[in-house]
Amino acid sequence: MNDRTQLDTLAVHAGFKADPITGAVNPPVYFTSTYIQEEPGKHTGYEYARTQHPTREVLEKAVAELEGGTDGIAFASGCAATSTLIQLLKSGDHVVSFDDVYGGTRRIFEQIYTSLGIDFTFADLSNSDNFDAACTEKTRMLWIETPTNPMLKLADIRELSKRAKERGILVVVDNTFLSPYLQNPLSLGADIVLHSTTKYLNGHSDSVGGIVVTSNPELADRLRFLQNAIGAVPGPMDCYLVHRGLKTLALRMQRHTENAMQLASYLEAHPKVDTLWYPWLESHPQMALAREQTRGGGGMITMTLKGDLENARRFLCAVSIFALAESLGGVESLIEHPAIMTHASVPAKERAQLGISDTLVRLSVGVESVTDLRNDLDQALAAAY
Ligand code: P1T
Repeated sequence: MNDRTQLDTLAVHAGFKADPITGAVNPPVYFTSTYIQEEPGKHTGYEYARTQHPTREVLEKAVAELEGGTDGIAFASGCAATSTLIQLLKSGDHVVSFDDVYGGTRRIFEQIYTSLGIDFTFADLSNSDNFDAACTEKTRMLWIETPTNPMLKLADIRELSKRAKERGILVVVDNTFLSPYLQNPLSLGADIVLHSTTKYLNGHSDSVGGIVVTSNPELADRLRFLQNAIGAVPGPMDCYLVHRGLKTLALRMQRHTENAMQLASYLEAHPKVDTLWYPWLESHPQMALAREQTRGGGGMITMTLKGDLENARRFLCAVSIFALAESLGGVESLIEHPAIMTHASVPAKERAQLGISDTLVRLSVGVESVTDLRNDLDQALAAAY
């Protein structure tokens, strides 16, 4: 596993040294859709920008290095990466997925691939035994998101990977919530790690993208084939922005984590907060696993408020530094209502089972002054009752 010291340096330098022609310390953004060929089939290794793109390669190499993998394959969004990964499967295959995943991920599984003949079982993978119970002889993929969105449940990546490997099942881990700075699933036994680069990797809420990393050469070849054949690729400017964002990943993740830890402790003791989830707090049922598997709790906090939907609504409308918005992982603090916003596509019955209630609120804690953030939440909670 990369340790923090290595990651501090890698985050700044991964993927690119200096431009060999000019010495520029930042990668050129190649705005081109195609490349000239000397004669048919005689080219520089670059034929067409969906197939190979030098700015995209810089990003792919950088994230692969940060995750401790050999190959990175970038996509136009986290959802495009998810969808392309499911294309590794065929009709009749079965996937076991964590039940509490990003609403858009569940929508891809249930509303797109189910009708194409792929079966999904959603299980509470915070208990690894539920994975065994959900497996069939057709299970080909295990889909883990840890910590989960929005309930911040954890899956034991090492244990589940071991069990999956015994059955020949491919393990995918969506590492969006922690970033490679705080968790490296490949080193714990996963085959593929996925990120919505829209979030912490980019970190500035100014681009949408996705990426997957693996160290398995056959999987990498197949994923490169799918990247080109399906074509859900990111543009050069987005690749540049994410790569630029990576340089401050270590600094940002440290600050997100410090701020979130302090706010979580403060909010947990607040009389208007009912239940709060933050993986590195004593109150989290999986704190021991969190401290073993990750290098920090990250910037996400989930909580239920006392009262009803109307109190939650008033609270969300009263914040002023926190922005009421979907997404997460940017330098600015965001807050949202999963049942109405990010997880609206999850059917109400399943939302209720998962605990995504009307008073559930999710915070993406930014890098602002923690005192200002705390005061903002304090005044908004006061305004809500
Ligand atoms: O938005 P996109 O880049 O397509 O990424 C999808 C995605 C994948 N995985 C996780 C864990 C995610 O949280 C997301 C996107 N999530 C939000 C937009 C959100 O507000 O939760």
